[in-house]
Amino acid sequence: MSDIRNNWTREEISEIYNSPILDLIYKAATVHREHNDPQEVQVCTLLSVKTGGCPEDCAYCPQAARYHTDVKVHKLLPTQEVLGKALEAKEAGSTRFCMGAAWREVRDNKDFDRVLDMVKGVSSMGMEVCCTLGMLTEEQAKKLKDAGLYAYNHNLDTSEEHYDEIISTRTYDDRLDTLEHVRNAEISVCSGGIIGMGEGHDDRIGMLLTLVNLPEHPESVPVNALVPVDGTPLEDQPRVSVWEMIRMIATARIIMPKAMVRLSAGRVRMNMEEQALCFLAGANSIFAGDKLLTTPNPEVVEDKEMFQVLNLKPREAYKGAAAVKFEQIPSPIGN
Ligand code: SAM
Ligand code: DTB
Ligand code: SF4
Repeated sequence: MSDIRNNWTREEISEIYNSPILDLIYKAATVHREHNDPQEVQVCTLLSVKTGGCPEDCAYCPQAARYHTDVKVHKLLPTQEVLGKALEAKEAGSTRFCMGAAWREVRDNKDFDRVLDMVKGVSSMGMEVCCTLGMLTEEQAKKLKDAGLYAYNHNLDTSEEHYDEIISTRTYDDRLDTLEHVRNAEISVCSGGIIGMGEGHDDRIGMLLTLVNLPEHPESVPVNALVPVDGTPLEDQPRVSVWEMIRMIATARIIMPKAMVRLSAGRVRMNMEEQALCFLAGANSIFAGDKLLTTPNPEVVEDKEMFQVLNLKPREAYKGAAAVKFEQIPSPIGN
């Protein structure tokens, strides 16, 4: 049985990452089977609750105010509308609902109070509630926890070395501080990154090294392929090959055996066979629903078919020790 370790060296990760692709997949599939049910895949739904107009300069992001993209700016959605979408997501088979806001950071204002209400509402539906709202303090994290927040997504995005090429308006340490605040509030940590932003293999390895050597591994690690959006500085980045996604997923699986490794943005450009290789290599979570935050994602019916063909079953929602039985949740996916 492979150990859970927080003292990985760059050389060790590099050796895994650079191993021949079929050996890498085999090793990752083996580790995955030692620690997880390989048929189980977590189904999460994203909703952008506040869209666009963001003051940050993340080079990949269509929601940054300074780039001219087709994203329509929208203030914080009404709570009832968000709860309606959460219910739709639950009925479509999702057990985690993640609300995203195009904010630099959480502010202690009325909008945050409304997000806390949204968290309470979604949590009471028996779904795992996740938010991604930018930077936050430990006090704000605790308020979210008290409202019923299960997980918080805050990505490292890339390596510390490549970071300055991508974002100048906040630092890598700011990101690590936010992750610490989330951890201290006993909220499940969701943190990963994006490939295809012009980074080198060493940057991908460096990002994994930072994630794996956090005091505790993140419970979820999203691996996104860049969605190049017209108007952003990264609009012309070439598409990453599926083998690079697999390499990243497999390495994450081997070094973080128990984490949920999420095959995140980029699925819309992958066929079922390519996604199957990602699941074989240890991916065990996806975003479902025809939209990510602002860009397209595969249709629910396509995913339902994929779950049937690949014999995948949606993972149950957990709330601490109290498991919510998936059978209680009507689901068109995989059932
Ligand atoms: N504003 C908050 C923040 O930056 O933390 C939350 C929302 S932000 C859109 C969440 C994450 O989405 C980013 O950290 C990034 O990893 C991912 N993301 C944004 N645009 C993307 C794109 N075009 N392709 C792939 N991933 C993207
Ligand atoms: C993550 O790692 N990927 C999601 C979620 N966390 C918030 C976001 C992907 C966004 C892709 C571009 C868009 O749809 O705007
Ligand atoms: Fe703003 Fe988040 Fe987009 Fe960066 S990733 S521009 S912080 S919405």
